[in-house]
Amino acid sequence: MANEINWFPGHMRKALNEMRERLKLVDIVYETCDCRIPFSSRNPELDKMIGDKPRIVILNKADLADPVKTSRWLAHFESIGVKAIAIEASHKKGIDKLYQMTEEILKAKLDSAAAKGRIGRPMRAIVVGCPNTGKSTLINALAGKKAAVTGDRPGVTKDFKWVTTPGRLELMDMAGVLWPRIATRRSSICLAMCGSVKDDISDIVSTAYDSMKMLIELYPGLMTNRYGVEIPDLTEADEFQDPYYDIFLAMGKKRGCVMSGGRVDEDRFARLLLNDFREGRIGRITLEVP
Ligand SMILES: Nc1nc2c(ncn2[C@@H]2O[C@H](COP(=O)(O)OP(=O)(O)OP(=O)(O)O)[C@@H](O)[C@H]2O)c(=O)[nH]1
Ligand SMILES: [Mg+2]
Repeated sequence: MANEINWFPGHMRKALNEMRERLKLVDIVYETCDCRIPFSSRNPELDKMIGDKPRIVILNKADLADPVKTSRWLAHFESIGVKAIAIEASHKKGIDKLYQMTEEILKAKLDSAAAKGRIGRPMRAIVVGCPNTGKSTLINALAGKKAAVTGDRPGVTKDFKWVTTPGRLELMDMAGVLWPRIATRRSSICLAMCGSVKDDISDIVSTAYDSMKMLIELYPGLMTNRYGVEIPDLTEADEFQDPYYDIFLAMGKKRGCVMSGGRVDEDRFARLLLNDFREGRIGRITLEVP
């Protein structure tokens, strides 16, 4: 079911090059990632690009993530000396705290600018991160107005611009970028599940099927609750038969995704399952632990 995917279209390379240039103009980097996949949604190439510029890792969409695992991720970042915060940009939760963190981190720099006569100089931040992680939503939350276009699919922001906020912060929105090599196949599935790659780039039934397997392994109870199908003990499963496929079909049937003649409409159920996950209807789920 693995599909070779062109993860790194030309416009992403362009955005990455642009990001390199824009980074020179800012005091701090806000790196957004999806709180459900803090490992897979972080760009491994960003470290090199950012160098020693201050950075805050922003675990966004915390409302959709498993709160216990979110705490573990925050503790992990603290243990490796990376400043991190969990927020819900679309509910404006954590926004004030982020602003305060930014002021604290930049205090010495701002004080020194003030000593040289540049009193009240703005703090400039760039928001970078993989597609659909809520960069533009975060900018709007900080700006208190709809300054940037948002949307529930990857590739919404195409270029960059400065946005002012009621405080001292000035923000630059960036197009979401992926990177040429995704670490593992599991990571690619996670990114597809969370909507960071366009659905039409891969086979939606494969993505949903792989997602279902991962969800059953991690949250069997939530899956049974949502789809009304008991998950059998799969440890004894015949290696030549795929027991998950039967579960996929049973769930599709339960949810009424059936074509005339009684066959399960796999495509319809695939979309339904992915939407359920993305909207948090299965429950609060995190796919990765530190
Ligand atoms: N549940 C939830 N959804 C969010 C949150 N923040 C953003 N979203 C949604 O995530 C989707 C993507 O948000 P955008 O702000 O457009 O994401 P982006 O990172 O700017 O995306 P690109 O410009 O395509 O890279 C939108 O549907 C938002 O409403 C959040 O905290 N919780
Ligand atoms: Mg955007």
